[in-house]
Amino acid sequence: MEIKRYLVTSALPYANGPLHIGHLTGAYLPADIYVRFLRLTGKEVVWVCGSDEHGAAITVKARKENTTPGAIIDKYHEQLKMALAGMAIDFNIYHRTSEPIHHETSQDFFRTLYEKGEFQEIESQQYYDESAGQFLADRYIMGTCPKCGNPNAYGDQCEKCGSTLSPTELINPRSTLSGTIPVMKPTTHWYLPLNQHQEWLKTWIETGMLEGVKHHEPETWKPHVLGQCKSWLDSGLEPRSMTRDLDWGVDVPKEIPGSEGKKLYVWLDAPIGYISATKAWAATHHETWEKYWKDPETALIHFIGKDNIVFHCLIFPVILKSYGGYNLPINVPANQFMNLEGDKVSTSRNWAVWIHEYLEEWPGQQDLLRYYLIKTMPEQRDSEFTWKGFQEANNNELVNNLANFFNRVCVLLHKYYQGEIPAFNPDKAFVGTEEPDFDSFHETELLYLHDRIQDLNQSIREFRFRDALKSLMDMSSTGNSILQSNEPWKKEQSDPELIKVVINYCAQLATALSVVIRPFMPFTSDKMRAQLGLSPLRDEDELNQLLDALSQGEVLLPPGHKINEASHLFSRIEDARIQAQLDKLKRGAALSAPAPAVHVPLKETISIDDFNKTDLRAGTILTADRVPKADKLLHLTVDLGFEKRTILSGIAQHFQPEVLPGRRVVIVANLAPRKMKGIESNGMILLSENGDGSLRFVEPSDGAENGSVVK
Ligand code: B3M
Ligand code: ZN
Repeated sequence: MEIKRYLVTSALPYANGPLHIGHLTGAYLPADIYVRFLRLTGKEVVWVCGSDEHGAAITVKARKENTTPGAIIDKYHEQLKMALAGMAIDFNIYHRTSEPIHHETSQDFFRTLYEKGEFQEIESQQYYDESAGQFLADRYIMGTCPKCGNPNAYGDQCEKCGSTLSPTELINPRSTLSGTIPVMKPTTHWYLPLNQHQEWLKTWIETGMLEGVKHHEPETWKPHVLGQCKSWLDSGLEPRSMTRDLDWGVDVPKEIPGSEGKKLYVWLDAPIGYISATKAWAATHHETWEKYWKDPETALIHFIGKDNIVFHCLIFPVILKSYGGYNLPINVPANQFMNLEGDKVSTSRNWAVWIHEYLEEWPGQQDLLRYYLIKTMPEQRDSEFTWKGFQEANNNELVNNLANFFNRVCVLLHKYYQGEIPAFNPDKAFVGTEEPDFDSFHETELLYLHDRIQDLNQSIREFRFRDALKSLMDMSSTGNSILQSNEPWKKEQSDPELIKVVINYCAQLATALSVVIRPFMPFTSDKMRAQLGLSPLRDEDELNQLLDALSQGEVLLPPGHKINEASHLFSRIEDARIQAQLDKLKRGAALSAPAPAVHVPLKETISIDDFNKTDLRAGTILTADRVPKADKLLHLTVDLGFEKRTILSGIAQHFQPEVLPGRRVVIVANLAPRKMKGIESNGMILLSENGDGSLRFVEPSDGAENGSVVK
């Protein structure tokens, strides 16, 4: 299928906090490069984004700040919008999911899928917070991650190891609303039977074939994206609930029986936000939104971070296809994560470089941050931001290479030719580009530029933005070495014809750079063009015009063209400024760190003989039941290998009995028997107690046999 136009999306950031470098380099900067490139090549493209204003991310934050969800989204929507605009992230529209058009569009999706019989209605037992009177899904519930042991995993995801979770998988679950231990209660929801879509999804992802037609080229997808999709598909998709028992979000349409108190799952409405944003854009631009979503000649591309892959590559495509008539993405070039100074970027630990702060502290230096983030973009694997690296990128690359070349060209033009491109002899040989031999200025040297730009373009088309940036800087290095080899400052007097051709060529190179740099560093492009006496680019096919000229051996700046005053594009950053940023980062993190737990004083010293009287054994919980009329006690049976023990333990307010069978424990096995509520307890389970009063089992490591002695 021929591509006529593009609809590009960037993940909708949650309006629950400010924007940081991880967001920027994940979903916004790469899309900005790609879209600016498409616009420069005259392509029809619409790029949409907006704030994601639903889900527990918002309501949990509102509770924390002691305010309403409405106040939270208004505050952060503005902040996000300003920060993105400040970095010249140039969407066609930055919308928001609280807009009526979004609620209508999402409800239309829900209603249509419901009427088409695409949902299954399922009743299940879910965690419920009795004190808050609310079911606990997603971020309303926390506990220990069963995969990595992180004690603060959410009900939908562990942010430490990236696993997707469901609340019932959490160990020691607790409500994030009240901190209490939730109970189980039945509730009914509408599920999307992803399992029924498994087959076509697999074919579509792996071969690009959709209903017998080639839809996309899987070879052009990033290996880590395909890998994640395949691993989901291989472990088998399961029905996924598309509604929640909440009071914040898009209502399940009223006419649907049982809709009372139910909202759409945030991951159902959020991607539909791309469609409502397109509708809102079209309404104010005399356009029809349908052609961007339904015409097969429109290419849909989602820019996201890796934690959103399953939603964009599997779940949203199922929603679109179940509705019918919509395009599916031809690529989802997700990025991995960017770390910061050796640790994960974290909003809660305040370990981040915040964009609104950067804009204040480094005014006019947006392109420097853009440059460093593109250079270290986590395209295939996680990457790392360091302030030292930021400084080096500026001093060694932007100042010494790019700004130096550009400034030398402008200064030399003023010094020798009164700021005017000199007439020159194109047959005059000079030490030119790295091409093997110099044939002629027009055919070899201009063509060299053409070919380098084509390489760069190819990298952008393939979402290899780091490579593209490298090509750009290589072109600038070439310019510097041409100046270095021909030494105008020495030879202008002795061989003026040589220096005319050299400076002329470098001026062409500088002009080409002012165009191809635009997707990466738009402010610098404008500055370069102003100094060269050229108008700013208008995104109307200028890149193709440039390539045409070069391929025909035409100069970009003709003799006689006058340039403007020269000034420096970038300036050096001293160590002290970098140290100040590092200090600030550490100070900020220390301030937001939780207060240390209360120190419990030690008991008096005992002898080894005292300790040896205690017989500790490893075991496994077999059964766990509540004890009637005892709200603290659980009745456990523990397998000690050589026997099964009955133990009563006062942990009922800390653990749900359902999740205990199979847990490994250490018990005091020679404790005198004790009768409680008519049951004899024979031993005691070892637990550690945290500062907040929460309990953790003391667990024998893997391989410790039941009944083995702990000493
Ligand atoms: N609001 C952002 C996140 O997961 C989430 C993206 C929605 S994209 C439709 O960080
Ligand atoms: Zn984990």
